[in-house]
Amino acid sequence: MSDILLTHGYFIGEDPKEQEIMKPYPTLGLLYISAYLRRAGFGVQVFDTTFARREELEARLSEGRGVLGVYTNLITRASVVKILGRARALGWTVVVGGPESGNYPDRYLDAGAHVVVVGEGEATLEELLPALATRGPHRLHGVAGTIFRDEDGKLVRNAPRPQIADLDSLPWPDREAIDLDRYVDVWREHHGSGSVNLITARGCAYRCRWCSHAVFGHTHRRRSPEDTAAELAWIHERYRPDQVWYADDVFTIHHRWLYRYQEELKRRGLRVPFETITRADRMTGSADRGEDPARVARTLAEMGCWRIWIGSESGSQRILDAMERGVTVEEVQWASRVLREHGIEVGMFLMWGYQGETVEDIAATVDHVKKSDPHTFLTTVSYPIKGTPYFEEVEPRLEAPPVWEEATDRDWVVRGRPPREYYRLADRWLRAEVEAHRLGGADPGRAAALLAEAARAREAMEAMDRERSLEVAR
Ligand code: B12
Ligand code: SF4
Repeated sequence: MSDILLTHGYFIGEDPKEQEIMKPYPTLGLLYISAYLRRAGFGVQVFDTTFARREELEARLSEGRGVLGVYTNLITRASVVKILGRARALGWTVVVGGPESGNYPDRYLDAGAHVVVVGEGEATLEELLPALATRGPHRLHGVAGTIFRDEDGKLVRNAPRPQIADLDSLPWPDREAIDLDRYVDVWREHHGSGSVNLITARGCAYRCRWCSHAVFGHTHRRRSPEDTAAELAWIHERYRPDQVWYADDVFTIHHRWLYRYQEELKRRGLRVPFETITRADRMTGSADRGEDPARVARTLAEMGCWRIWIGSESGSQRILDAMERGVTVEEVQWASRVLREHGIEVGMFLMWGYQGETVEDIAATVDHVKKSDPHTFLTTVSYPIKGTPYFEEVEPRLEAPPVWEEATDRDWVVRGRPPREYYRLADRWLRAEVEAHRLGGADPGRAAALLAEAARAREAMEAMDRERSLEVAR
């Protein structure tokens, strides 16, 4: 008999897109919670849905009842809602947490949850589980970090819970609670190398307007280099991955930490290839300390970094400033070049459709990608995540998706913004022009065809803009 069964709503079998990509990672948050609660003496089970079928989870839920904890995020809402309804009908007491449910507490409570946990889950669950056992789900007044309905159905929002100050005090994620070898094998089977994820810090102090800070606020807390290196050594020993992924928000945010971490890895004779994400402005060594600007890139290369993803977002400084991104186009171009020089592949995230973006800004982005010359780039169309400044800014123009339970925050319609087709054209334009640029004179016939395709896409977008401005005038 366990005190809590933890799960999430992500089933790879229901995600045809990911079945093509096949780069799954487990949800670290649940594994952190599992390790923490076990250490505190609770009985914990984890049902990892990633490789399971929905019926298998249903069968597990039918076996008994108790407290079920479900991780929520933007993408899994519809799946989680189904799980909540089923669990509630089977008599489970249901607790939800993660980055999404705190943005929609009433909705999640209506969908079947008894309690919504906001922020970090470890200490809140430690207090909540005994409170649920003695007081039931409607008298949780005073349990910091929770939202619930009292016996009259009134929404009660308890005070937020202070964040965990010392991340080293946490046990490492309970990877043994799930079949992590299966993740490593899937990676190896599809990509020739197995990968495991870990984090070195929690939270990001930057304030990009579209980014969700629902869990960690604007704090930034780091683990010690020693504790992180010890975890890496254990992962390396236990799972033998070919690489790891540091799933931090901004891996190179703290340079002195990075250098100390490198020293610690050297001391242990540990060099595990890795991939991670960062911001371009945090790639430059500190000029005030008289440091070589390329020191960060060199350190990463020495540590085994083979690819770094940079949130570049736009090639238009006007748009970057509107996002309050705090990065310049030149910084991104510089970082891309220096990383390349150090043998590190550059991946670039780009975002279309931010407030006020015009065809000229898109042209600036195309130009920027050519200049930066990343090895790979991914585009998304911006979407307002509830709780972000961007959401508040566009709220007067938002149309809610008709059925909340089946939608995600990606389905909000921002009135006045061009349709999806417009951004498909932007993708075509970008890809064709960048490919032509990469040919570098090697195949003039192909380059001319690509440039013609890019020009057609741009013209189609301009025609759509003209059409839309006529509609506004009418
Ligand atoms: C790594 C990562 C990914 C990875 C891998 C995900 C994985 N399986 O690990 C990839 C690249 C695949 C990814 C994709 C996406 N991601 Co992502 N991702 C992250 C990132 C950077 C780290 C996640 C992590 O490991 N965190 C560390 C753990 C410890 O934190 P945690 O998960 O939040 O868990 C704590 C609490 O939430 C809580 N908790 C968690 N579960 C539960 C359960 C219960 C019952 C309770 C009580 C509490 C609780 O307690 C935990 C411990 O304190 C986060 C940002 C961040 N720093 O968290 C974004 C983030 C989660 N991603 C986000 C988004 C938007 C996406 C995408 C939708 C992007 C896209 N456009 O496609 C996709 C969705 C993919 C999917 N299938 O779910 C948003 C989510 C916003 C939202 N409202 O849901 C975040 C918050 C980024 C942001 N700042 O905007 N992501
Ligand atoms: S987008 Fe990245 S840098 Fe900006 S606030 Fe979010 S996590 Fe921080």
